[in-house]
Amino acid sequence: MTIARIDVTVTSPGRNFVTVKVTTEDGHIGWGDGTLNGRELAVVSYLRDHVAPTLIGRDESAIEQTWQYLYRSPYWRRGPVTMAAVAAIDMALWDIAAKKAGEPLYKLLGGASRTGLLAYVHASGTTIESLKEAVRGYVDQGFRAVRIQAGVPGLDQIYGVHDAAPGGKYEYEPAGRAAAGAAMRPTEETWDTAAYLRHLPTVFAAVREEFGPELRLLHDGHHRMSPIEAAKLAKSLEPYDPFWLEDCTPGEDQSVLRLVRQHSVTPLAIGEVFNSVYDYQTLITERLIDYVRSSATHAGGITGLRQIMSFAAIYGIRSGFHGPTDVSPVGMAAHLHLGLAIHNFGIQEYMPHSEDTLSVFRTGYRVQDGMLHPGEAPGLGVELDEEAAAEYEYVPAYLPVNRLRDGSVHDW
Ligand code: GCO
Ligand code: MG
Repeated sequence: MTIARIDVTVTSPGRNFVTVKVTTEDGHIGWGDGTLNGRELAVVSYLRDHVAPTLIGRDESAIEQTWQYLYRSPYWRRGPVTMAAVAAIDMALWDIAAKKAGEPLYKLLGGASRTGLLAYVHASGTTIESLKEAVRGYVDQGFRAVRIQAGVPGLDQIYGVHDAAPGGKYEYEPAGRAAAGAAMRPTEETWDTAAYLRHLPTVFAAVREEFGPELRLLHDGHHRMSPIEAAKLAKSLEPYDPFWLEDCTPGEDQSVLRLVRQHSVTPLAIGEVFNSVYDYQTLITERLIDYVRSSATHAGGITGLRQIMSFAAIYGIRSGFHGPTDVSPVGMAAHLHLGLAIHNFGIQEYMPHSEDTLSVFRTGYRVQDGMLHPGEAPGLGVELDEEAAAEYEYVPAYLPVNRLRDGSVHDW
């Protein structure tokens, strides 16, 4: 059979999602996620204008060949826009293959290597007290691993740090949205690394003391540190036994992780902005990281992410796939199937999607006692309700800008 149609949908149930629908001649449908936070329409154009017309009439079961065709043939390889577009098609083809087999996708990827996937959730607070409350809420729900982010005295607003809303509902979206019809400009935040480096060990100390040794504690440095600052932080967190320190430095320069490694045994995770196995070459072969943070959505889909994980497996490096709310439920399902199947799974980030998002994407995956499972529905197990999706038009939304106190633009 062959591919008959490819449709690209942008829907915005609380935040923007780019979803691909591949329909085969015999009426099978597959879904894929190509959401690139803040640059969604670039992926839409790439898919609609440059990818979809070249795939009509091709054999939908030739997944590896289609991946190589989309990766190699345009000449311009890699990059987040290209790889998100490749990802969306790849996921949809895997979804179709598993639906045709009548099996949940993980069975086509080698079958289950485990009974469930350890999840970590996001807790944050503008104060240590409110952070502890957020952590308590998750522990009470049965979660065993929590990412902790806290306000820093003297800084007004930090990306990823929010208090729970009254009533305890804890939810945030990592992008600001424009008011209806208005032009959109990213919000601005002010950053001070020295203040952060002084404060964060006290946050870890307080949370560790309150919750004891077993709770896994993670932290995201969000690329804000220089190599020597990252080394200092990694070293200063050691007494509190962090599960990982994520994105301690900007991702482009892999060699700086050598310096961090020389000074600390804090496990390191990196890669949410990476999009191909080559971005990991130095990091994996020199064992400079412990966890791969890429998402299927930004790294060429299940085929691309599986390549990375096969390479990582040889070096004993495990997965920690990116799972924020800007990866759609379709992308999330891809992580759950792949994570269940591969031997070198580590942990899965889990930021629950909003009720609006889940009214548009019908999901079959489940979470229980802090463990995730993709479910047993054939395929990825997520379906887009196209009528519901049409109710939510695209809204311009951007991630914030980070500046130092002197106004210069900083990494984040
Ligand atoms: C994480 C992240 C996200 C990203 C977001 C960007 O670890 O989950 O860093 O919150 O910032 O996905 O779009
Ligand atoms: Mg991150």
